Amino acid sequence: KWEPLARVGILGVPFEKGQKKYGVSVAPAALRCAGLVEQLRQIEGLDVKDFGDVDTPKSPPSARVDNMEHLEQVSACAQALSVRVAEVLRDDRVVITIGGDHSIGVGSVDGHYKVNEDMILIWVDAHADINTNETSDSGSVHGMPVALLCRELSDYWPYLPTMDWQVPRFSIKNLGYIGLRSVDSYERLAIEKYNIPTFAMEDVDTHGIKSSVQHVLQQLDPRGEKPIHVSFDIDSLDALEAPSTGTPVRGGLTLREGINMMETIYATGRLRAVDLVEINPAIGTDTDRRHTIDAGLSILKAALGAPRRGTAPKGVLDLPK
Ligand code: B3U
Ligand code: MN
Ligand code: MN
Repeated sequence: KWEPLARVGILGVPFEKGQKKYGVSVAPAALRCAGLVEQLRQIEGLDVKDFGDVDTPKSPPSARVDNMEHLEQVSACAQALSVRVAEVLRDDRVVITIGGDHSIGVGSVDGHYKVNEDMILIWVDAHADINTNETSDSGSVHGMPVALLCRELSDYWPYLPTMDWQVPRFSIKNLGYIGLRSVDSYERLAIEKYNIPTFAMEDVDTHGIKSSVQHVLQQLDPRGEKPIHVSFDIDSLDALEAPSTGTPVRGGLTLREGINMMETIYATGRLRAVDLVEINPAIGTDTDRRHTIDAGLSILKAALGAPRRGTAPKGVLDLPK
């Protein structure tokens, strides 16, 4: 019943207030400059539409929440993004959301959930991003999006001014993790308490990337009938493969594992949303920046069915003499 959608829509989200470093907000421009749209258009049969950048609206100042930096900006951006993501999905397109820091996951998942309540979410990250303002050491909201999204965690939050638009209805039972290797202690507690299917790096070592992904999919959706959202933090890749990011962690996924993972998910025919976040072109050397952006592009191409083996030119039956 499920087949890959041959239509894709791109949204850029130049937003960086969910963390402390300058530069993540230029990633959408950097990826477009590097040929994002053109490269996706080379995938045979793929209809690619760039919907441009989401407004990151100015937000009225509101009551502060303890240990939660820039909440009103994060909220305003996520709200705008949620609306745009739902529009792209309703246009029958796979939605590619280019961040921005990972706090934008609140908006992209919210928008997807509003269109498809049975969606499952694969969070690919070195970090679990499931802190609340009480458990976070940093106060940065990019470490909290998962906890904001899950209805089972809503009682762990105080009232959050400006966040009334976002009713956390997504169930933690529909969440899985891949690539974790830097998890805070209360995050670990949450993962254990709710039994979240988690393939941390040592599990990927044990099982290999393809069966790790298949295990997560099998646990979340044994019958294979639910649309998939992948929220891909570039820091899930090893720091040597994707150095231009705010909180790089060694010992991560190779680019080949990342590509294999995306090919595996693409092959289900059910992938409907991909976030690509935390690329920071202002960090590192020119080579670092190029490697990181190329890695991100390769991940997206794999998610959209680009064959690594190459394709034969259409209509040509023989090699030139
Ligand atoms: N868990 C830490 C660190 C972190 C989360 N996400 C990133 N870093 N990129 C935190 O701030 O919550
Ligand atoms: Mn993240
Ligand atoms: Mn991360």
